[in-house]
Amino acid sequence: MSPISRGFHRRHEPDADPSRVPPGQYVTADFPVLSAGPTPRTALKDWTFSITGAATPKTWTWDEFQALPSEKVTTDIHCVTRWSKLDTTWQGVTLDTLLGQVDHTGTFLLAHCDGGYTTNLPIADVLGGQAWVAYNYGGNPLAAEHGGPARLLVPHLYFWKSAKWVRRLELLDHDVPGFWESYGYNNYGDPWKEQRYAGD
Ligand SMILES: Nc1nc2c(c(=O)[nH]1)N[C@H]1C(S)=C(S)[C@@H](COP(=O)(O)O)O[C@H]1N2
Ligand SMILES: [Mo]
Repeated sequence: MSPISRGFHRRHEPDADPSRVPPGQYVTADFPVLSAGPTPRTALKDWTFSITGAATPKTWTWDEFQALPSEKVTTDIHCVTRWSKLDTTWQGVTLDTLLGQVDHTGTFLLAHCDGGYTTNLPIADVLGGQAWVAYNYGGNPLAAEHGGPARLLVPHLYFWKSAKWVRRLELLDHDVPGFWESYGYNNYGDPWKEQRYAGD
């Protein structure tokens, strides 16, 4: 037998500050990949980002999007499959900035992604510096399997709300469940209240 056992096991980080770990979660140093389908790959020259459902819809090219003011963010992320990752570092554009460039009266949004994934969010949860469209992770361009060229980052909710390969935010005056929300995940997804599944 090999003297070195490279078992498949979760890398627990027992020293993590427990006040930063929501109930039922464990802290991992890894960055697992969770995708409901294959990784789409859109060339930057073909990539656009749009907001629809506004009185004044708006579309940015990749270069226009890069020219928007961006922020560096350090935050903890929490996946409903029970891993949490602390102090992840991102760069992206706040949804305050993006929604500030359209006239709208929306109260909910549905995020649309390459590959067809969707997720829904109340507008109140994406304003006030709570949500970004992030294109850098750990100081590098966001890897395709983690949602590059750009993904939503909504770290105060379970990570399925952080739509990878996001291309369009559809503003709505009513709530429309997204992909996982239609398959039994909680509609809102607060990790601190363990809102994993419908009815939690
Ligand atoms: N477009 C798209 N976004 C997605 C998903 C997906 O399948 N497709 N999975 C979600 C889920 S369930 C989680 S936990 C996170 C995983 O992000 P990661 O693969 O970067 O860890 O992405 C979310 N965003
Ligand atoms: Mo997830």
